[in-house]
Amino acid sequence: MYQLYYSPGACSMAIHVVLNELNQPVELKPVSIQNGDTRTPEYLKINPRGQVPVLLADGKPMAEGAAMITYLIDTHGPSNLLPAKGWERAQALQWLMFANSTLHPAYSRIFWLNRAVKDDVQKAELINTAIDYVQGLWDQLEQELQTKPYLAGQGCTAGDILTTVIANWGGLLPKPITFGPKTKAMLKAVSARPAFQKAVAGEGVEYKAAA
Ligand SMILES: N[C@@H](CCC(=O)N[C@@H](CS)C(=O)NCC(=O)O)C(=O)O
Repeated sequence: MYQLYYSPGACSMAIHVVLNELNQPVELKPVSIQNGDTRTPEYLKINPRGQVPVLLADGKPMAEGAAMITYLIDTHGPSNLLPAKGWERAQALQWLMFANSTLHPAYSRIFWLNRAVKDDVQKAELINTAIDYVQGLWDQLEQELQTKPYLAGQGCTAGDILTTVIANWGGLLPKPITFGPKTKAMLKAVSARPAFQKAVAGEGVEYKAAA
C-alpha cells in the first residue's frame, strides 16, 4: 500500500486525486506546512527540502509530484490521464509540467517573498508584481481553453488535475486572481470528479476556485 505525506490542499492533493483515480488504497500522513510539520528534524529526514508531497511505495520514498503522477499512472494504468505513448502523451506531459514547473513555482515565489522580504512597502510591491505574473498565466490558460475543454484536448489529463488543485490557492494571496469562463468550466468539471471530491473530503479542504 502507498503512503502519502501531504498538507491539506497543497500540491500533494494532486497525487491524492490520482491515487483515487487509479483506485489505489493509500495511507494518508498529514504534515501541515502552516504548523511547521514539514520543518521538523523527523520530516527533514524524509525530505531534506522540507516539502510535500512524499510518496512511499513499498516503504521507498519518492519526492517530486510530477514524477509520482507519472510513476503511478505508468504502473497502474492505462489511464487517459496520461496516455502511454506518442503525441497524446507528449501533450499531457506538457501540461503536467506546465502546472508543476511554471504555474506552481509562480505561486511559490509569492509565498517566498512574503517570508523573505522584511520591508513592508517593498514586499507589497514585489508581491503585487508576482501576482500579476500568476494572473498572466491564468489568462494564457483561458486562451488555450478557447478551442478545447481540457488543457491537452478533449479529455481530462494529469495537468488539469494539478492545475485545478493550484487554482484553489487564491485564498493565500492578498489580491484576487480571476479565472475566465472557459477556465472556470474546466475547474468545475475536474473538481467535480469523484476522485477529486474524495480527496477534498479526505483532506478537509474547502474547494472554492470553481464557484
Ligand atoms: N517540486 C516540488 C515542489 C513541492 C512544493 O513546493 N511543495 C510545497 C507545497 S505545495 C511545500 O511543501 N512547501 C513548503 C515549503 O517549501 O516550505 C514538487 O513538485 O513536488
